[in-house]
Amino acid sequence: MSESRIRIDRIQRDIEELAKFSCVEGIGCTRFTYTKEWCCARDYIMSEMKKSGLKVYEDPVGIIVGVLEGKDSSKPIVMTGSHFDTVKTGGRFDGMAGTVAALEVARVMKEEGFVPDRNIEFVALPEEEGARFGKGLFGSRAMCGKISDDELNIYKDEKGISFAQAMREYGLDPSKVGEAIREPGSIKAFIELHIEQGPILENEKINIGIVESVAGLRIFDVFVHGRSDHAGNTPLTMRADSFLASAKAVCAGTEKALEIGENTVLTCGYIDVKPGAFNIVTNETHFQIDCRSRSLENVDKVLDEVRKSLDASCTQNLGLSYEIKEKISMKEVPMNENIKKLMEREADNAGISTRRMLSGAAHDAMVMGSICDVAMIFVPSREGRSHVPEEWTDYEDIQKGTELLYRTVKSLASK
Ligand code: HGY
Ligand code: MN
Ligand code: MN
Repeated sequence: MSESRIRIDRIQRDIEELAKFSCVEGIGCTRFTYTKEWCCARDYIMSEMKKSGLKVYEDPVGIIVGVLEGKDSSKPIVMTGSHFDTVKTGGRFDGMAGTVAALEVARVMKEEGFVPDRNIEFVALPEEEGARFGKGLFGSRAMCGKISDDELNIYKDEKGISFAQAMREYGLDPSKVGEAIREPGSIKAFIELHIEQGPILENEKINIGIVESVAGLRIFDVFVHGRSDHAGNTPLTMRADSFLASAKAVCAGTEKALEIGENTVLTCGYIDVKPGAFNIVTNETHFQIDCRSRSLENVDKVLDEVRKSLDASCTQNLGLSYEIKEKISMKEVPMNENIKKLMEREADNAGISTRRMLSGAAHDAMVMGSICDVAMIFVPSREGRSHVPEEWTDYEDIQKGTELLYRTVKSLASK
């Protein structure tokens, strides 16, 4: 890469400072929205934004916004940033890389005295992961007016605190969520830098991923009801074993996903069995299915297999029944072609190698795509790992991604 004005030392300091508030060596980072760890990170981000000379405020749902005013603030803005909540025991780069990259772009623009044609907003978003309350992409959904009326009371954390109650305890008014909605047409483009969370860039020794599209996904809660029995004396043919039916369904769905290919994946990351004793056949099993693919049609084929398997188990044993409840459903979202091309030109000029790629992970950019042009920059993940304490991205790679982010945002905001 040609000489870069992006400072690695500041990027590293930001990541390390943010990690101090919520990351424990070997255990990972846990920063849930509106918690004290989250407040520490919020304060750091706001103070860094203020130090760099941005106009800073917190919106009605806790989105941190730093504004670099342009010549004509009536024009649709350019926005960049990412989320700063984490999954439970996750890594220090997921979300933070894009939040910090945006911060560094703001600093450099201010240092250069750059005045854009239109306002640029640098944002840090809450509850993208859904790790605390169970329904993610919250900050971007709030800006796009996609928060359903009842969700703030329905979704609760593991202590039973609802989203609404947590907002009130944090100092926000849940009835004002609607005020976070951005006027249609008020945003020209949203650009998000994010870690790849997969192995491709590292394996192919490519600096940057230009995201083609973000995969479609459906996330379900599945409840299987059976009957408890003695583990020793009850013949296998007589059992209504809710866990066994669940396990068969997850395997059937996984086989189908493998058969389809096209980046189709199925994950069962949460399961709860009752009564939960080694010598009692399970009568209740609640599990979650997270299914993603290049297209939702593929996702639906996989989910059909899951249903077929559960139906077959229920037919074989009348003591079994089940319900499936959809939690989240997002269609695949293509990134803006013109911005992808702009990024490729700018990367070329900067001597940064790129390749186009799918994002299997969900991102706020996929929601923002419903109200503006969107594009994403991926930086490599070491060994492709993420959502784990071992998550790592070299600071040199974040610098390259930030250099491209800077050039892209500057170009979009200069006309
Ligand atoms: O689940 C995801 O894809 C993202 O990490 N929230
Ligand atoms: Mn994540
Ligand atoms: Mn993320």
